[in-house]
Amino acid sequence: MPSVTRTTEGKIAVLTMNAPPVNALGTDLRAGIGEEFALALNDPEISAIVLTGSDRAFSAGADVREFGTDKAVAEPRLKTLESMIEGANKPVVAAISGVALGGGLELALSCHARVAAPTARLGLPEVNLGLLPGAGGTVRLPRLVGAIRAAEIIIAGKPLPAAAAHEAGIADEIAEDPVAAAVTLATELAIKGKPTPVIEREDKIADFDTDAFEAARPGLLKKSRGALAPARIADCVFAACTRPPQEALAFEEEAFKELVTGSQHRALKHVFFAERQARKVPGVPDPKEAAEIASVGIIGSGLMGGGIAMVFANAGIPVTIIDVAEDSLAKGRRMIETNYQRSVDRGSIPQEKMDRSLYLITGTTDYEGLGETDLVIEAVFENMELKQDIFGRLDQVTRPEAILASNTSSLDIDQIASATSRPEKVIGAHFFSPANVMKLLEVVKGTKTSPETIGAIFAIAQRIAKVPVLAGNCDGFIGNRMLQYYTAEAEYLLEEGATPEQVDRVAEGFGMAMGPLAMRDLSGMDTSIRIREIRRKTMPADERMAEVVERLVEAGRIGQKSGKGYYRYEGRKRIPDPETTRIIEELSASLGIERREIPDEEVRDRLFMPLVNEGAKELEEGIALRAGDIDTVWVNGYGFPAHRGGPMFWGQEVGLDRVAATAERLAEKNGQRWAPSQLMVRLATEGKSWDQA
Ligand code: 3H9
Repeated sequence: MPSVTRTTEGKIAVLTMNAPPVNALGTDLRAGIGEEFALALNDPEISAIVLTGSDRAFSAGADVREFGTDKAVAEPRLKTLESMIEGANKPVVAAISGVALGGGLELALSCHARVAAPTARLGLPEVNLGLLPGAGGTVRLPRLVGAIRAAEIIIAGKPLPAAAAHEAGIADEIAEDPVAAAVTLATELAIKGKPTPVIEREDKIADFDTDAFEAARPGLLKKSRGALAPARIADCVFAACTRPPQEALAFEEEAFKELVTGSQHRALKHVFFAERQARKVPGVPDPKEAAEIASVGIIGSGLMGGGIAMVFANAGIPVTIIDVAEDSLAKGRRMIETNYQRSVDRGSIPQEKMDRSLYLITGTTDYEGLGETDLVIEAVFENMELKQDIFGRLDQVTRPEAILASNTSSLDIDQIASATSRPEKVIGAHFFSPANVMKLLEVVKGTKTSPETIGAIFAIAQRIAKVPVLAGNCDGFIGNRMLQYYTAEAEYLLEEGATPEQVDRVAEGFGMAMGPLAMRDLSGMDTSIRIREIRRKTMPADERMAEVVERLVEAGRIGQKSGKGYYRYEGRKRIPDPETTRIIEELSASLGIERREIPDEEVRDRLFMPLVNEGAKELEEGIALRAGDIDTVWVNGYGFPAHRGGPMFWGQEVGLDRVAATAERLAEKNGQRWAPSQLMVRLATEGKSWDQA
């Protein structure tokens, strides 16, 4: 089938892009658009043109796979097509169903009008790939919505639903049948004449205020966390409002070239494709063939259980929550209501959505209430006996086909499954807190978990908009197993001479959402003391656990909830505290450690390289299937900066030989558990990447 097909409705040519699955604008599709437009423009029987795509996508933008190859710049380039459309002597109307993203929306912005289906989503998400709109998006969007709003939309990189795009002035009309409505509009425009092309419109930027824009800039860049694209987007929007359009387009093109050849784009492109690859598990049935999950039970109405219930209800799936007592259920329900109410107050969901979701969530203390559910997720606290007891009961009350999942973050799935008569239907479904916000779902496969059970969880993950990653069954699975090394090293650094401010500054400067010590303060240190005691007893003989946490807790510094931990707190504001320094210095002295200035680079390497090393061991053991899966876990569940590609990608960028050398040094200091992974050493010696393992 040709990449663009043409039909005619009276004197209107309807050109349909046809490059499944999402009409990415690769060379073939661009060539097809160029050819069909030329024919339609030269055809005297045609008075106007409608450009459309499939139900799923008008277009998802430039073909990301082409970046860095000659194909990306082969004519006709996107900008060539846009000039042709914008300068056409016949009106062109875009009819948008599904998504119009990036270059796809840029193409639509060069049309003379845009009609969108009510379910369409329009946006310029290039920032998520470390890029900016490079085909006129930063120049045209401000001309429709104003400078600051345009910068906000492009920097957020979040597509707008059709109604919001219409309200903002990006879509001219909303119609159930956008092609039919676009044909009608194109017919009218053919008679009335074309509206002024977007690029020539001045009204929204005529009163552009340089000072106001500069004053807004820090707010616009607040969430950048070291990403380069947002600041360049702001520069381009500024140029769009202060320079003639052709100059602004050239400025944008240069900025795009700079980003598309940079390391952040390489990292983010890796993250994009790794997330998609993580969904594909060899030997597991296609999600489309998986048994449908129409109702869900949740055991436990605490923070986690409540969050998970919201996730399913948001996707329109009825949820039954079980807890031991009516008052626990009532408390859980209040928490869910408060969460929804906050979203309504913030304007992120409409009241009807809250009402609909709450209607789908019911609670009971009676396990018999789970008789008809297809999936039950246990979300009680981490205690094997309790979990086994629950799974035994679930085995009795649920249908034999029902899947039984545990939200455990570290316990043995096989041991949990052994309490049932259906271990093939038992699986780990590890959500991250807050479950209704965090995108990651670690799916843990027990020895007997069947491929069909895994497939069903991967299928439901897509429906509830989570990013699933398959993990093997071991202590801490993929993410928490690695995390131990990161937090342990943060503490060793303190004993040796670093301050909490330095450790967190380096981690946050690296791009972590929050430094490891501030994170500890947030979660509270009192709860971890008991677990640390157990770990201390079971630790290998050549290891010593740092003692900073114990000393702080002894001094009543358990974290934010007590107003002090590593830091002192005024509200949520953390303030360095000399008392912490004194406690740490005393500890170093008691251990006979001579404190020294530790360079920031050493802090960075010692925090992040052990993650790479442990990730490599997980690959060796088959706990993770691919390095990209580990990156997906860390970017979506642990606040690892996406623009660094995840720990494994980053490790490869800095050099696996360097990571191995750091692991060698840390093993001497901390114990053999820290020794370099053999797989990593082999790859480093052979100069190979993870993909060539
Ligand atoms: C850009 O436009 C630059 C311009 O400003 C300037 C140029 C000069 N390219 O996600 P899915 C693949 S930058 C290539 O599973 P969904 C994807 O890999 C671009 N491939 O489905 C997958 O392949 P596979 C700006 C792409 O329904 C398949 O399509 N645009 C592209 O969950 C299905 O995708 C963006 O950043 C692409 N652009 O979500 C949009 N897009 O089957 C990026 C998708 O082999 N895309 N594929 O695994 C998305 O956000 C989502 O894919 C989308 C569909 C919402 C479209």
